[in-house]
Amino acid sequence: MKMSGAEILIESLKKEGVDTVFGMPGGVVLQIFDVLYNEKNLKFILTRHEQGAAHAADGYARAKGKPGVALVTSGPGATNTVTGIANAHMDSIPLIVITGQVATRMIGNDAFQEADIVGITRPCTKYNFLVKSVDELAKTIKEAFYIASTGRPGPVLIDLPKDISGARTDFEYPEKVSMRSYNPTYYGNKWQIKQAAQAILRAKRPVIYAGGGVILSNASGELKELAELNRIPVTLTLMGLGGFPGTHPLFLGMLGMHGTYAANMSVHDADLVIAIGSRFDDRVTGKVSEFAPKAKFIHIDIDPTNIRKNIHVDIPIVGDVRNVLVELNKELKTLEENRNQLIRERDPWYSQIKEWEKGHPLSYKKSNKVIKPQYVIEKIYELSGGDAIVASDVGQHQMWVAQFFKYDRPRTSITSGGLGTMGFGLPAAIGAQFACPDKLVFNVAGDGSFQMNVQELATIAVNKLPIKIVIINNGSLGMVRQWQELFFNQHYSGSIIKDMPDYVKLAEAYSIKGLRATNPSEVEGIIKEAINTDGPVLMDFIVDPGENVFPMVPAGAANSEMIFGESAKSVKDKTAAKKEKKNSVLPA
Ligand SMILES: Cc1ncc(C[n+]2csc(CCOP(=O)(O)OP(=O)(O)O)c2C)c(N)n1
Repeated sequence: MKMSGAEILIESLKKEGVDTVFGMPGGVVLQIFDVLYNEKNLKFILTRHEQGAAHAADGYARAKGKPGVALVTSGPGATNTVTGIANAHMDSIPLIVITGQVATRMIGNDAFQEADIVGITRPCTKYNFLVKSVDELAKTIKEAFYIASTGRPGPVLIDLPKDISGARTDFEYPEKVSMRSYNPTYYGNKWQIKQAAQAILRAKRPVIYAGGGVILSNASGELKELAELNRIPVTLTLMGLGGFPGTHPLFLGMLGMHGTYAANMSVHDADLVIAIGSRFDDRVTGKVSEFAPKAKFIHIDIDPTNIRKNIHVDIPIVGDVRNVLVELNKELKTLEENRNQLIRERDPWYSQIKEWEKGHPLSYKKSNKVIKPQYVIEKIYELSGGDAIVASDVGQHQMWVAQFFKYDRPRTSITSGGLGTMGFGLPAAIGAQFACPDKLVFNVAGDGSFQMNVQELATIAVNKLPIKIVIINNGSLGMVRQWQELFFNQHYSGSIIKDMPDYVKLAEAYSIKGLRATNPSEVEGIIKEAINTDGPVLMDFIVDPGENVFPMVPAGAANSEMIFGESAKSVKDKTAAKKEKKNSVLPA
């Protein structure tokens, strides 16, 4: 039977198991929206901005483990998705973005609402397609889903000209994909796995450093087995949170710039770092030359270009993290005989780690006068029983969530790790709530980040999504303010947000319940009220405006040079002194 390109698109999406598409219509995609008009098995969710659609699709993918889909018009609709695409690309999130395009004969003519979105997104997609014939459409969609979700996942864009949506052809959806030039390596090299097993058993001070790859390849069970079987402490990156239980006795906490003292010191002193699905991001390594200076490295990753990109690796293993860990665990079990003896020899290492943990636990100065942001996160964790999805935004609050919400399960921490995109959290929470309708979903935002996609309150209200929005309201772009306080002489240039809207009233304007706490005694009450409310709730927490995130590794420093509240004071004094010295040599 002959079908139009628009019909083929929707049928193909259904064949791929897509149940929800986020986006906004426009001239060149009207034929597609006309097909959606009568569609019963595919939900279209109208977001209020295309950036919101891309982030919502991204949040959906992170929570569900399936590609998220966004559908937008050409020109400004397409360019509005670019941040969302780049965000997904940095965090390796499978995303399909379908953009309308002007008719093929108009491409390159500066037609109304034309943008070269294929050119624009080439550096931030895993792959992108411009569909030039309706006969290639079904195959293109099949390939797009395949590319997005296999190997190292990522965003794929399909640019669909208006005349192709209208053209007709026979529809047959391909069963299989064969792309000669695209062959991810799924299984690790056996010899390298054997070597890794030997190194793991022989190590006296091993540590696992795992990242988002563990979650993407659904390998948290295998990671837990590896850690428990060999009693190896585990630290996670921001992207890895939930990949290993946050309450597990072997868990050291997050590492890197705002990681725990125990995690950073363990990596610093380790003789073996087992890097799993992590990419040695600069927020993790600090000064690269001093990252784990005493260690040998094993690196397991699906993407060969990640290996030795930032750091020398002794035993590289390219493959799907889950497959490799299955084989590695098998191999380690065959080396059973003297494992207990070898593990016992690591006793001094475990005692050292305990000492670090005891000496410098994550902490903050409690107060009964002013709300501490960390206290809000602790209460959310406690009152939700830890059983929630938390979509955080970007800034100090993001780090407090990472530090104080103990994620026990994968796909419950939704955050913009690589790109650090303010405005991600609210639409991502929308996507996560659609992906997991029965889950309690929080969005923790800063007062700055929240305003970047605030229009999505309408999407929440219209769809009656029971998302609990938490604004950590410190009256500033807090993370910027923190850097200015510590390293720029307290010159709060551009970081204080004055004349903020009344967030409670703003929520109410969208028919969303708004609650506010200005005193610590009110915190528990409003979180409970929000959780017990059926629909969406916005909570505005007026917190201590001067609170900072510690520990902190200053930019360019080694992870072993963390600063805490008190030592930060000396950093502050030092920058002030430096400034004075500089000023004194300036001509009058
Ligand atoms: C789109 C975007 N613009 C700018 C930045 C730089 N930036 C990083 S954190 C931050 C401040 C965030 O402020 P807020 O959302 O209020 O959170 P807080 O740090 O106060 O918790 C800024 C401006 C960014 N990450 N993303």
